[in-house]
Amino acid sequence: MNFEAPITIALSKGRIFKDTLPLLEAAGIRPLEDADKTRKLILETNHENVKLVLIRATDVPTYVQWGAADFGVTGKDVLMEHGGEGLYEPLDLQIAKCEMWVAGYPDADITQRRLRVATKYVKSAHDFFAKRGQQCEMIKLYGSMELAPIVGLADIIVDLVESGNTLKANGLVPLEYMCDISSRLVVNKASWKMKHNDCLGLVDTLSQALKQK
Ligand code: PRT
Ligand code: MG
Repeated sequence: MNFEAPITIALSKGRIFKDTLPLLEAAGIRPLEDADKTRKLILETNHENVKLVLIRATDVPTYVQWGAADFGVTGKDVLMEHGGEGLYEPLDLQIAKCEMWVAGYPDADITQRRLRVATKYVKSAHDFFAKRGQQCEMIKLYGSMELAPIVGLADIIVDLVESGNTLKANGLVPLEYMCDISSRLVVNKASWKMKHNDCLGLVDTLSQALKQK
């Protein structure tokens, strides 16, 4: 397809970039450099009008919300924490899939009052426990959540689980399933209006590519 307006797509390095690449390829978009081998933050593509910006996974919704990028690819986990203000979520790309779980020691009592929960996902965890009328103390962490129960920082954690190996390696188990996670295509609301043909074209092409997967 042809892009008439300049389009910027925000991606994070690592699994999201790796899994988004074939979808972009199917839409005829190819970066001119390998994201994992460059320190550049902006990648040109074979389309003069299409650029990729490489940012931290948790920053993707923020860039798209403020229109610094027209599109972004981001995990549902990140979107739930962000709240989704200023953006539409037109496609579930079915990539970087995992699940969100409550986890801890096998004998952890997750019904106890004043449960202490360590997580990067404070909003999701709060909503989950609030729905069943349980008050929790949230301890915000930015990574290595598995350590928290071991050192007595928290009773349980809320984290993403893929194979379960990380929990297992640290003597923890999944205790309660919360939700499925996959990466979503998000688009800035103003871009969607102002660059409608290009935006719609990209969403349609990606959606066709997904059906053929
Ligand atoms: O790493 P960085 O701090 O820069 O950011 P990030 O961790 O947010 O980025 P990245 O690239 O690691 O993850 C991007 C997105 O991938 C997340 O937002 C999720 O939507 C998705 N995803 C899919 C995952 C996983 N699978 C996953 N397994 N994100 C993280 N993990 C971690 C998990 O947190 C845990 O530590 O892997 C570990 C569990 O894996 P298993 O296989 O041992 O169960
Ligand atoms: Mg990571």
